[in-house]
Amino acid sequence: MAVVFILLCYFQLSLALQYSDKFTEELVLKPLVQDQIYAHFQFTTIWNVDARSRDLFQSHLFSRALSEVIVRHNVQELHISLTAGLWNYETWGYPIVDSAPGAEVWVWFKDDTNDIDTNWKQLTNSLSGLLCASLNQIDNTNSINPDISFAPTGIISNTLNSSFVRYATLPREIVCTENLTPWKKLLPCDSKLGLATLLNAGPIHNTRYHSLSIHLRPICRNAQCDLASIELTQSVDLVYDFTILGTRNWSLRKLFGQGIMNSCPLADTSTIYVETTNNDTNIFHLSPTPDEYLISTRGGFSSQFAKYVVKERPMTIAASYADKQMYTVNIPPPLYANQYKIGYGQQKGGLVTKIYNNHWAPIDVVVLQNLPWYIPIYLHTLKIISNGTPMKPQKLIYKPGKMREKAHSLELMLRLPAKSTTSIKFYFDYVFLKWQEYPPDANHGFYIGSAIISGHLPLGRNYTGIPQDGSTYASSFNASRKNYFVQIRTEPIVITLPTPDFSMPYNVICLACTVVALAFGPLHNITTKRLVLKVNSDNLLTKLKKFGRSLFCSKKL
Ligand SMILES: *[C@@H]1O[C@H](CO)[C@@H](O)[C@H](O)[C@H]1NC(C)=O
Ligand SMILES: *[C@@H]1O[C@H](CO)[C@@H](O)[C@H](O)[C@H]1NC(C)=O
Ligand SMILES: *[C@@H]1O[C@H](CO)[C@@H](O)[C@H](O)[C@H]1NC(C)=O
Ligand SMILES: *[C@@H]1O[C@H](CO)[C@@H](O)[C@H](O)[C@H]1NC(C)=O
Ligand SMILES: *[C@@H]1O[C@H](CO)[C@@H](O)[C@H](O)[C@H]1NC(C)=O
Ligand SMILES: CC(=O)N[C@H]1CO[C@H](CO)[C@@H](O)[C@@H]1O
Repeated sequence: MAVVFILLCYFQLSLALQYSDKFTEELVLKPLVQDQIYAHFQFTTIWNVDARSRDLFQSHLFSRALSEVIVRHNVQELHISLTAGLWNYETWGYPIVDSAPGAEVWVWFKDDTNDIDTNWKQLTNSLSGLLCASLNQIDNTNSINPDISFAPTGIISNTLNSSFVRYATLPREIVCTENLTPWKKLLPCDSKLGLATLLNAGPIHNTRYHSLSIHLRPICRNAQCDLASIELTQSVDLVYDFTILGTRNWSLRKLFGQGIMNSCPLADTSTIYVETTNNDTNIFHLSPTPDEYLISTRGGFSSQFAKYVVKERPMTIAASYADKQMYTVNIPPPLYANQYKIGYGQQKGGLVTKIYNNHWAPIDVVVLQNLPWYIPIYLHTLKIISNGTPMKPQKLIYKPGKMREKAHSLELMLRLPAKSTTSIKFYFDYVFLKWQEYPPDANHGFYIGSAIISGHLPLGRNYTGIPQDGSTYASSFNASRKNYFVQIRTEPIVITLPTPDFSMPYNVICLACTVVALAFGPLHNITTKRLVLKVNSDNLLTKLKKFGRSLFCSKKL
């Protein structure tokens, strides 16, 4: 028995060496305008295994729970995010990883998957258990399969067929500690060592915006791309407000409740970057002195970063700002959007999505509207107006939903004119649901998920990204590219569907109880009272006689 065990161990070790998995961890801190600071954690595990293999379980760094789920359901790419708060594109620029409020999942299945719908349902159920989130509420009634909005982010083997992609959001999902703990369990060092020790529930949930995400995709292992690996990126995005912290002089201890105690021995690199690009207008000093300064070019614009390497000893980083506060004028990024509801009453409503293009040249975008089945839209009311003039979409893909079976999806390919505001407007009906279909708090309202706007932006600053040393091959951002892909999400909308008066049964019960209670007293009194015969000196006969006499002889009196 022991011999077998030792042999097995040897086998594992040789596999681990053979596959040479890699784990890197990074933290980027970026001061934002308006007294906020953006912290982005990124933990990347690269698993050198053939992504097409069916037997993926031999890994020493990759979470086995997750690998079993992806093999079982034939997943090629998986993207999950759990977010609380709304990213403010207009003042904060673009995040490193974008996500919609609530829970969001999109998956590419491998192109030999037979029953996508069943796999999708089972996958979301497994993920729900893995992350303790209500992802099990995702099924075919609230998922869509967009044609052009979600291209795979990793390598692809065959031609694209969008019937293998699924997308769903749960805008109402609340992100909490119970999601953070299982998320941290997927990390090789758990939360005991390395940068993950900074992820403490208290300070994280005290932020203006926080988002947990998991992105899994196949990547090239080498420049020839003859072998594929699997890359798992786990990230946390946080936006702290200095007014909540009480001071602009931040430090790791103030932001996360503690400093770093030790580095994670499994990590190949463990780095902290602090963006110092705006140091000329908003002067601050860092202590200790950074290990080095580096210039990273992304989106054609160079940013300066102070770099710290996490070592085998406790460390903290503190920044102190010059006394007087400098307010920099905020220039909004080239593309941002928002969404709102129009109309009144409980019969008809409308939805408007406004997209702003601040760039001097036109930008091509794809707008995806994901609408639940209970708001059937009128496509003929669709109006696209750009700077006051009507506009025709270059392509319109409308997949009508079905009552209680399928969500509606609308994809529009638009060319936004330079320096323009484009509004997309359509009307819909509010459906009267069956009474069991209302949630317990029916008067809270129902959510319409965020609209997603995807586009290739021209070069310019405003792109937030992790600086690349050139060490990570596949994920590196190619700075010589002409444009840069961004995907932005609008706010979700709450609508109130016509809701019956659910307090009526309660009122009926109250009324009925009152009546019963009022009736009960006297009834009980009468039925339990002992009837005592009051006997006078006269017997009954004389009494009757008296009574008869009084009746008949009254006239005599
Ligand atoms: C996409 O895949 C589906 C299901 O396998 C198939 O029916 C359809 O013809 C494919 N479409 C294209 C364009 O290959
Ligand atoms: C910011 O600029 C000031 C003055 O130019 C310099 O003393 C300081 O070290 C810089 N801070 C960082 C973090 O580079
Ligand atoms: C930050 O710290 C410096 C030096 O300790 C101090 O002079 C400055 O007033 C502090 N700034 C704020 C905004 O608290
Ligand atoms: C970066 O992009 C340019 C232009 O698309 C291309 O010529 C170059 O080969 C790319 N470099 C890498 C490392 O992919
Ligand atoms: C029951 O009835 C008697 C008279 O019929 C009355 O005096 C008494 O207060 C009643 N008791 C209750 C509890 O109603
Ligand atoms: C907030 C921010 O950094 N805005 C910049 C966006 O990019 C343009 C140029 O492309 C800059 O002028 C803005 O300052």
